[in-house]
Amino acid sequence: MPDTARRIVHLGVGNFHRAHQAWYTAHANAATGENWRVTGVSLRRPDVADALAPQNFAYTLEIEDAAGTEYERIDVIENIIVAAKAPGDVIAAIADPATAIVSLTVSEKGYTINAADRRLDKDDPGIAADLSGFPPRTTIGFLSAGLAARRVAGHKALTVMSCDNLPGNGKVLRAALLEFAQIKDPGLAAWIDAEIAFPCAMVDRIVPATTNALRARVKAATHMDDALPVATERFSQWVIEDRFAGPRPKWEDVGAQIVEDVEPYEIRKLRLLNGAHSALAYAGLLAGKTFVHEAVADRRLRALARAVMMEAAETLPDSVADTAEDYAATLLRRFNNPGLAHSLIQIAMDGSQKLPVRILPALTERLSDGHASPALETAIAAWAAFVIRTAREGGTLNDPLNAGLIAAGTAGTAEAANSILAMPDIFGGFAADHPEAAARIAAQALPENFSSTN
Ligand code: CS2
Repeated sequence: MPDTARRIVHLGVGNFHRAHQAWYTAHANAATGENWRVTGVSLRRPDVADALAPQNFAYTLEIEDAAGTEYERIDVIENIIVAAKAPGDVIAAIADPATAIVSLTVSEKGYTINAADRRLDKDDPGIAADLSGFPPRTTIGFLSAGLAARRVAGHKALTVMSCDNLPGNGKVLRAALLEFAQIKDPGLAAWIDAEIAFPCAMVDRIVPATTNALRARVKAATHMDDALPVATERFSQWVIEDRFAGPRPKWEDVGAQIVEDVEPYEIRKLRLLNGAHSALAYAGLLAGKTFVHEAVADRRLRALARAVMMEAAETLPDSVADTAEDYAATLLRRFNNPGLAHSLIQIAMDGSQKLPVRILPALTERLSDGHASPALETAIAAWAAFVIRTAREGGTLNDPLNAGLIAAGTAGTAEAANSILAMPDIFGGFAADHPEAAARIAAQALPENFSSTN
C-alpha cells in the first residue's frame, strides 16, 4: 500500500456498497488524486471475498437506464476480511491509525435494535454472546472491540458512518454502540462519546442481486470474466451529515451532498421510495409478478405505489414537502427500468425490519392527525397476506422473525392477521393504540384479495 493511502473499513461489502459508496470513492480518488482504499469486511459469509480475491477485489459496474448501458471498472477495494474466520484482523483494521472511517451497510437487522423502541436489543443472542464473550459475532460487538483496541493504542479521530436505510441511522448506531460499551466498559463508552463522530447519511441507488445474465453481459461487453459484477441504475444520491472526526474523501466533488441536516432527505426517501417498494413487493408477489418493472406496469399496483407515496408525502418536513410530486414522478420512472430486472422477492425480505421504518411512521402520524390512509394500510395488509400465504404453503420467510411470523400466519384465517399485527417486536403498541386501523388492515389481509391484476 503506498504511504499516501488512507483507509475506509467497510462492514457489509454487498452489491449496494459496491455500486454506491465504493463508486463515489473511486470517482473522488480520480477527481482529487487522493488514494482512499477500502478494506471490506463480511461478517460471516466468505462468498464475496472468495469471488473477488482472484480478481484483486476489482469488479465491473453495469450502469443501466433508458439512455443506454455503460460499463465501469471499479478498483478501490483492497482486501476483504471474513470476520468469522479472522476476527482479530477486523479489530486491527478498525484500530489502525491509517483508518479514518468505518462505514456500514449491514441492513436493518444488522443493527440488532428493537423495532419498536430503536434501542439495542440485549436479548438478541449475538449481542448477549458478545456482551460476555470474545471474539465478537455482531456488528456492534466488532465496532466495540475495534474501538476498544484503538483507544488502548492511543489512536483517535475516527468516523463511524452508517449507510443503511434507517431513520437517524448515525444516531441509532451511536446509541446502540454506547449502550453496549457502557455494559462492557464504561470508560470505553465515555471515550466513544467524546472521540467518535457518527454522521447520519441518506443513501439511494437501486442495486439488484448479481445474476448469470449480468455476468454474461459483462463478459460480452468487456471481454473479461467477472465472478461478481454489479448492475445499477444511473441515478444515485448520497446526502451525508457534515459531522466527521477526521479526513474523508471529497465525495462532494463527485455528486454527494454534505449537509447540516439529513433528516428531511432521509424521511422522504424511506417513506416514498422504500415504502412504495415494499408495497409493490408484497402486493406484486401476491399478484404473480416477479420484477419491480412488471409491478409498476400493472395499473392497480402502480396506483397503489403512487398512493403510498402521496399519503407519505403529506407527512414530509416543510423543507422537502414541495418536492414530493417531482420526487414521486422520478421514482415511478426509476422503478420502470426493465434493464435492471430488480426482483420483488429481494425487496420482500426482512419485512419485519422494514415496515416499521418505511410504512408505520407515516401511518401513525396520519392516524394521530385524523387522516385516512388507505394505501399505507393496504401496504401493511399486503405484507400480512404475504406472510399468511407463505405460512399456508408451508414455506419460509427470509426474515429474522420468520418463526414467530409463520406461527402467527398459520393461525385460523380470522386470527392470523390480528396476531401478526399484535407482534410487539414489529409493531410496538400499534394494534392497541389504533384498534380501528388494525381491524381495517386485518380485514384486508387475505392473499386472495391481492391475487387479481389489471
Ligand atoms: C429496497 C432498497 O430491497 C429493498 O428493500 O427497497 O434496497 C432500495 O432499492 C434502495 O434503498 C434504493 O436506494
